[in-house]
Amino acid sequence: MTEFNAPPAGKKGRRIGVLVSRFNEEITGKLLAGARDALRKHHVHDEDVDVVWVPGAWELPAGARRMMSANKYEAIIALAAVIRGQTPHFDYVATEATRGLGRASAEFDRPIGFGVLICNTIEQARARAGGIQGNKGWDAAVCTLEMVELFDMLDKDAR
Ligand code: INI
Repeated sequence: MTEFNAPPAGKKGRRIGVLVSRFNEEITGKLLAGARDALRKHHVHDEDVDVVWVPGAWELPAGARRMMSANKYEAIIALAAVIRGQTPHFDYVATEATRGLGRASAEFDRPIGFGVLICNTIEQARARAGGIQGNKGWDAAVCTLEMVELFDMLDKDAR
């Protein structure tokens, strides 16, 4: 039996795209800070990271597809905060962002970290963007690096 269990080691020279939504920037700015911190701590150099801003979570899938098409990034980390309002708008934005990112990852066969908060209140979002529940931007970055390492391991084993 072979077990593949990749550490989210990170590596110099990894090129990572961070896609971040401007909507609810109070929250997404903190998710971005967490993601950048995690990348640095895992040996990904600042000059190998591009940060791309989009207007809102709805635009994440289109942004991710364009970034993947450029063939420049080994992975993308998507960051946004979808917070429930008074209308069903929230549900459509959250559902399509989630589904679109999943599809983009499958079609381009590359990891997309899901650092998209979907919360009922701004307090819940604050708690998860550097508050008592941690920073989901950091978590998404670490998971993305783990998947990049894992893909490398599996590719090497298949050769
Ligand atoms: N975008 C978000 O990122 N979070 C939200 O909570 C949100 N809500 O609830 O409206 C939101 N809407 C904007 C949307 O993502 C698009 O940018 C907009 O509809 C223009 O296409």
